[in-house]
Amino acid sequence: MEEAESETGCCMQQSGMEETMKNTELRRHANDVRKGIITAVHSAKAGHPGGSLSSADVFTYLYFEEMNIDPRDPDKEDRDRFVLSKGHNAPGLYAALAHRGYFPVEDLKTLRRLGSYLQGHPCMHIPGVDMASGSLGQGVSAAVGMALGGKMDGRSFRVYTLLGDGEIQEGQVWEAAMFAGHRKLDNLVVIVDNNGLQIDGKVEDVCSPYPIGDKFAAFNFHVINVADGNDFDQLRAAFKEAKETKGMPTAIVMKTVKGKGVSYMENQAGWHGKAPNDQEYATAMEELKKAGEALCQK
Ligand SMILES: Cc1ncc(C[n+]2csc(CCOP(=O)(O)OP(=O)(O)O)c2C)c(N)n1
Ligand SMILES: [Mg+2]
Repeated sequence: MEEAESETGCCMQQSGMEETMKNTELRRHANDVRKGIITAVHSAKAGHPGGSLSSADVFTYLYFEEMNIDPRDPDKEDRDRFVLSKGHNAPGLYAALAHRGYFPVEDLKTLRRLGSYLQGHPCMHIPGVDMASGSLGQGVSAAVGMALGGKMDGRSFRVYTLLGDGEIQEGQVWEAAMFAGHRKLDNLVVIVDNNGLQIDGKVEDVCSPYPIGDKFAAFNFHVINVADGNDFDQLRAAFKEAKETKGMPTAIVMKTVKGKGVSYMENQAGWHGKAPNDQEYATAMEELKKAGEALCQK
């Protein structure tokens, strides 16, 4: 047994239980990402916490385990690409990038400030951001183009893109899906954050996209349904299966909880695009602090 300092600042025992240790470490990072989201949105007095929190675990998984990336060399040629098609969840992406070392965590407090490089939706001058996004439906087309370009150039990088379940009501998503399936882009993974809510209510009430997986399958995608997209074992299994899939793109449709990790935000459409006030900020940070302490005891 040897002691190791985790990046999140608490000590843990290394044992033979590698996978459990990995998950605990990932959960600590995800908890830090959630703190970053709340801090950024509170500081900006604007932004989108709900979907950022539902995706905090997949952001963490992608940047801390799945993708071939190097924060010290954000533009390296063979890096895997990530496109946040649901660009309004920039606070989640920025918090993951900051905690992964692309830029100082402290800068998250400048979200949406005049003159800050961290604006409300992703821009390509931000270290680690591969594509500007925010107009729902468009990012996935850019990701498909990147995957096609990679194939044409005989390169080995993979392309990941994250969409919202409200976003997939956009027709452009299905045009992109048709083309990706047609061109057999097995270097492409389309992830749908199925948190069940969009800006003004339940996706099934506004315009139902269900069954989501069947629609991607109709466009010749390999479909993986993840019952709990806030669970690292399930995410790991899904991304492994995606990597092993040849001759077709993969769609990972993951069920998540919007607002995950902050009790009063969970499953509440009202927290889609609203900042916590000072009192709500203090409550959220206290909850996350306790969650972090509980993980340190593991
Ligand atoms: C083309 C376009 N129309 C409308 C909007 C405004 N808008 C921002 S977020 C959002 C709802 C998205 O819901 P969902 O995709 O489910 O996101 P999540 O729940 O993951 O936050 C809308 C309508 C936009 N950004 N782009
Ligand atoms: Mg949603």
